Amino acid sequence: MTLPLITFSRRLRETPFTDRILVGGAQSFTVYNHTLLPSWFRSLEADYWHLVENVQVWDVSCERQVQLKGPDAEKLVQLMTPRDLSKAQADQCFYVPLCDEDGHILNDPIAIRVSDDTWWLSLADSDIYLWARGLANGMRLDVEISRPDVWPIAVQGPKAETLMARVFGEEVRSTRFFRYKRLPYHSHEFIVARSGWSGQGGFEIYIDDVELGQAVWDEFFVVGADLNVGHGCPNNIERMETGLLSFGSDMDYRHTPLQCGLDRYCQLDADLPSMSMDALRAQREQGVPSRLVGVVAPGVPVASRHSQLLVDGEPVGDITSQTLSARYDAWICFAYMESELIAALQESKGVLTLLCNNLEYDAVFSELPFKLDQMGLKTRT
Ligand code: THG
Repeated sequence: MTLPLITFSRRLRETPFTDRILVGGAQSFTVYNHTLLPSWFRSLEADYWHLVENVQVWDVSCERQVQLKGPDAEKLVQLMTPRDLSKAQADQCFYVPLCDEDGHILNDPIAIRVSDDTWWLSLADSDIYLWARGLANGMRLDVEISRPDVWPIAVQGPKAETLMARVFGEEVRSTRFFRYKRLPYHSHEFIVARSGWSGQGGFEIYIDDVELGQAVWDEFFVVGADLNVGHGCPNNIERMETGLLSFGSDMDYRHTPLQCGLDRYCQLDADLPSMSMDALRAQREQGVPSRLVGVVAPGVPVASRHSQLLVDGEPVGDITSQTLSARYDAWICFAYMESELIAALQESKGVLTLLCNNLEYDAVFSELPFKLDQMGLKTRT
């Protein structure tokens, strides 16, 4: 087995599952929250087809938890996000943009209330531990902030529910989308949520007992053989086709949730003590200068990192993520475009082209998420 060219130290965390995914054929890693995250196993395309037809087990331990515990825990979460958490049900998972006082996004975790006075933020790739501690100290909040050893794994794909039921029992089937249950496994109860970073359906298990977590992992591969269970990881093609955003790539400290289509997670008319409220309301009032949209270009054979969008021959837009679709014969991207330009394209003023490997292709503007199946695209053969 050839090890990836990456130097390990205490600054770069392996996970309880790293050895297993190396044996399982992980070909490439990225680093996320100072932790290893595999990026493909077979090839991006083969991983995609395996995921959309079967079930995969993902090591997403890099989605590290920051725990807020104490009388002011909820106050601190609500300070950090413009999403209204006041009606949070005990078993609910919340996708929450965390925003600073200018409304800029610092992270977009999934938040869950694990007990009356305890919240977990399941982080994207930025150091919210420090931000939360800074706020709590500065505001003298009565809350303890820590990084518990919790290692999420995901089970994703159309056969995920069948596989999960074999390991966690039939009870798992009645878990609703973005809700969680505590389900027994031997001597322990794990938090199991119906969530995950794909559009194929599935679950996430917050592993807080390493030995039992590894037993769960191994059991998936024993009892799921007939389901063609495989190793996998968040798949860039699938998540783009589905329209899931990646913090650090598709939005970062420069962007607000109103610019990247996360408006529905901001309750700007609610009376919330969130630090980003005023800035976001002001931006809603003034309108956003630019926002994230999609572009689709049929018939592109090979993608290029140096792709450029043009309108009437002039460079436009700022591409954040791009890939060839696996299902359709098309190149797709997310890009920031100025609001005026978007308005012009919506009125079919200006010709949008993609410059890729020195060739020009006709391109089509799209709101996100894409509706690729309604665009009359050819499927790949
Ligand atoms: N699972 C867990 N933690 C995470 C992620 C995850 N932390 C990092 C990263 N992913 C956070 N980002 C996202 C982005 C989108 C979604 C989840 C996490 C997502 N969105 C759904 C959608 O857009 O359709 C639904 C959101 C909702 O309705 O609330 O699933 O994947 N544990």
